[in-house]
Amino acid sequence: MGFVTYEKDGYVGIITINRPEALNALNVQVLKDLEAVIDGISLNDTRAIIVTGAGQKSFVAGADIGAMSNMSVQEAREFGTFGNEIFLKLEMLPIPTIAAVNGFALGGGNELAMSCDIRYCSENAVFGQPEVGLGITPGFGGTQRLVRLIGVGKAKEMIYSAKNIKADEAFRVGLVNGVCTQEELMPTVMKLAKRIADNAPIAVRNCKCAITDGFLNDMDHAVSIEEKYFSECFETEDQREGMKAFLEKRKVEQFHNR
Ligand code: CO8
Repeated sequence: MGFVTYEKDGYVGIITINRPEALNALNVQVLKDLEAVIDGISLNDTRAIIVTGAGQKSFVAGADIGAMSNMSVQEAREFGTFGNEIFLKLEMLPIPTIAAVNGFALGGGNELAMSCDIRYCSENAVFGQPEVGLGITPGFGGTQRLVRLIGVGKAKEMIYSAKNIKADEAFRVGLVNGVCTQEELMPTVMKLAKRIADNAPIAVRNCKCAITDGFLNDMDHAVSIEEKYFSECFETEDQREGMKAFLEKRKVEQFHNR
């Protein structure tokens, strides 16, 4: 795939935005390549996904400013819709996703990271929504996901001021779950991804669906969504084996995704 590579390490898929000459900025082709990779991911052999950027300087430095500079209102709308569709697809993918933020995560880059379930970053990472300094608003979900992740007040300050924050501040406000050296970043997220992949895959996927669907609903409806995903686990071999192993005081050798 041209601007997006996809590799597998066991049950873990690694998506890399690969346009380092433009700090992995997102143009239409990058988004199309990302969509093609997401569409190709199989629940049969993938249990966790890592999303990162090529190189050691940038995760994604935003949407491509050159490509956007002459857009009409209609073209901008279409570009925003396209990006939103793909980021939603990533967010709704039932497999857990971890962003390994290896540098700049600005504008669309921060929005891509926020479309993942979990974020870890390197010490050199920089996060921000610089759009108002370019005369636009965030357009790939930033006004919505940042609020949900770090709260209304902090999100409004970041978005209105266009002020970037460094890794330690991103950790303090809860935008990332942890900060590592550049060298430690991929081993750290890979260890987490493999730990996730060791668990019963259908149960993990149902957890993601329950959290994602439930979050959009009031508590009454949200707990009924959980009931559905919880009870569905009882038709799986992995539930029977997981509980049998506990009762027999042994470890599950391997879950079978059935
Ligand atoms: N778009 C296009 N090219 C970029 C981008 C970008 N977002 N970011 C970096 N590049 C390019 C540079 O133009 C440069 O190319 P060249 O070598 O050909 O001149 C190359 O990458 C290297 O960049 P710099 O020389 O600028 O590297 P520095 O280390 O000096 O600076 C920065 C790094 C601070 C990251 C700087 O490049 C920068 O500020 N980039 C722009 C960051 C930004 O403002 N991002 C937000 C963009 S807007 C957005 O994402 C909106 C998303 C929703 C869109 C919805 C539309 C409808």
